[in-house]
Amino acid sequence: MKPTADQRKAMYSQIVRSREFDDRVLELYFADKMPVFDLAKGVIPGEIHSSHGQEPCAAGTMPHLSLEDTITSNHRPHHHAICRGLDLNKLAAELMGKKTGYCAGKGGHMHIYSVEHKFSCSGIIAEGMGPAAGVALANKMRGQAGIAVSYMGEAAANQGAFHEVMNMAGIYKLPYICIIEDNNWGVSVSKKASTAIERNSERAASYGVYGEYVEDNDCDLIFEAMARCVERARSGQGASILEIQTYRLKGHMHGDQMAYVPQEEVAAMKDCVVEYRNKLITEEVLTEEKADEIVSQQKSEVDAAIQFGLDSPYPDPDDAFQNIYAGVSP
Ligand SMILES: Cc1ncc(C[n+]2csc(CCOP(=O)(O)OP(=O)(O)O)c2C)c(N)n1
Ligand SMILES: [Mg+2]
Repeated sequence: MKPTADQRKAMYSQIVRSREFDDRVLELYFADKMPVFDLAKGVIPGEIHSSHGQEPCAAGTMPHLSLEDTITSNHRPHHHAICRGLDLNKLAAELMGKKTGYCAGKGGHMHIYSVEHKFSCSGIIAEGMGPAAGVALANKMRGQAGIAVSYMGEAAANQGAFHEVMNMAGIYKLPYICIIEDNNWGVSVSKKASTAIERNSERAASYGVYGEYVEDNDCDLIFEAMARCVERARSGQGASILEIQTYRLKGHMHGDQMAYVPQEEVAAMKDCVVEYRNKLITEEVLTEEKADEIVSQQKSEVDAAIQFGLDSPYPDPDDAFQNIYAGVSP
């Protein structure tokens, strides 16, 4: 199933939106952390793992998911959250620890949670697999529609949870998709040094599930591969591992200069936003003017969201006692 022209324009808008958001966050991140770098200080406290380069993994897969479906993400969640349609204002505010954020400022960038979007994420790698597969099992047992998808990096496939969850997903033929964004690095450890086989999608054979590898960081190819995995999940054919070759254009987190990445590897990385723009213009899906219009529209929405975050209040001290237990007010 190939994406239509409108779907391709929408995917371009999404990768631009995500990139603009991450660029603004990067700009702001170092404000007030100097002269001596202090992680806890500044407008955006804590670590930030940006999605620079990995945007197509979310933009190409999300169009197949509805609000009935459940999504879990990882420590690098901005592209997932944005392509899922989460509110940019509440997202920006959460990164800044503000009261108006998705978790009232308590979560920060690795803990964004939206019931409305059935979206959550976690700083513990591979953590999202269990809850997603659990939702898939519940939906299946209740005869309800809705599949579950977890997004993670290639290094997370070496976490024990991967084996346990994929085995059960295979046994129960769960409507579940594990998306592996292979950027070749787990912090500063290359995949070669941590993973015995070349392709994580080949592990699917060990669990009796479907595996597919997308060789290029391209929205269209990812869209087509995800269509096959989703069709299987929705029609009772069971789980999939969808492995996507992507790139991490920045360091593991802001402040990491990537000194450990070989120069040839850095030189070979293409910028997926530029590539997709050129492709759509060459194939006459977009004109230069229309592409520029999309960029300025997204830029202004991102600027407004960042301003919303900056203008929002910090939580009150008493808020520390709110939302600790579900459904219980102090
Ligand atoms: C269970 C667990 N072990 C270790 C860490 C520390 N850690 C945070 S991110 C990361 C590497 C993640 O690499 P990958 O899964 O490939 O995702 P990427 O950062 O490349 O997107 C590690 C080891 C963690 N958060 N959770
Ligand atoms: Mg990785």
